[in-house]
Amino acid sequence: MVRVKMMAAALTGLLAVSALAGCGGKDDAGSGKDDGKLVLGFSQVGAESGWRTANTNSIQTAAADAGIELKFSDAQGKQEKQIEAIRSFITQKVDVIAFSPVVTSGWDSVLKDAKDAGIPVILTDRAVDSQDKSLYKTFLGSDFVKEGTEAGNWLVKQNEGKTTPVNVVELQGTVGAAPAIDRQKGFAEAIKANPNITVVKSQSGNFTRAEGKTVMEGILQSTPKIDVLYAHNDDMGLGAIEAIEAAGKKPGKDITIITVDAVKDGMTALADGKINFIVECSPLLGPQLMDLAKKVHAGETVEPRILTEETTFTQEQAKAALPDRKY
Ligand code: GYE
Repeated sequence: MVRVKMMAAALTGLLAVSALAGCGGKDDAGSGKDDGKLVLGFSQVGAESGWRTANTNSIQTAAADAGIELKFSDAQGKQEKQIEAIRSFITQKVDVIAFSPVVTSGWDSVLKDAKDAGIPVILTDRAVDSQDKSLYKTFLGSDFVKEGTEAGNWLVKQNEGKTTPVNVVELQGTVGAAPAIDRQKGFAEAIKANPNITVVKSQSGNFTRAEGKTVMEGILQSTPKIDVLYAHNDDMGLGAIEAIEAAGKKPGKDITIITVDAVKDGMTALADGKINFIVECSPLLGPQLMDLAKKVHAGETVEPRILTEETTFTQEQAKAALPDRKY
């Protein structure tokens, strides 16, 4: 009897708490919109690569799992569209804004507007070059310089003790994008001490398979001796493989191929011997992003830079990892 009474009291208490939680939300009572969910506005770069598709899936799934209302906007690779999306998030008074900036520069003004509106901003995947670090709360993503260094180190190791010339063709990502700038930088640093290893051509393939193919077609015609292809992502590498095969050469044998990302198609080409080495870049940023969104919304301080964990893959390692590869 006493027990029943206690349970009834507890229940009344619970009801009172949930009634309290029900009011005071950001929408007017009666609008029917106030379900107490955190609203996250996310501006994605586009759908240029397998990496990006996996990244979008990760963010959408993680938002649903975390009970966060996601307003997702695809900028189709255009900075103007990203700025437009962020301005619209500000007008809609979302709780938190996150975005993956297509290029590093030109964000100060819109970031200042978000700050003035009191909306915290999280950078995911790619960095901005803003000097004022108070314009965003944190930057979650990979160390792209390190990825370039890993790619270069592997090549140096392969050529240890050799002095014969090694001609490298580099397919860069989107011009002005953080991963393109940094992957070039890290690679150049790593090969610097080996004068026989030279980058004879470096051109942008905009991170897409189609451009990787056409740019490589041109390079194959204009460059007589190519020993190595270093592509800033798997997709450009895969496009280039088509061009190399069409030119009657064997990718992975006649031309050594190094890429970055390690998405399923890249890993398959690696296991098949058409790519020689891949530096991993994880697109699975969703769960960490949702955690951070909750924290900054609650006013908690978060680390200004959060790095994702990554590895590298040889052909043998790709064969072992492929069956469990989710993306
Ligand atoms: O490597 C590439 C994508 O920003 C890390 O963008 C990302 C890069 C990724 O298009 O495939």
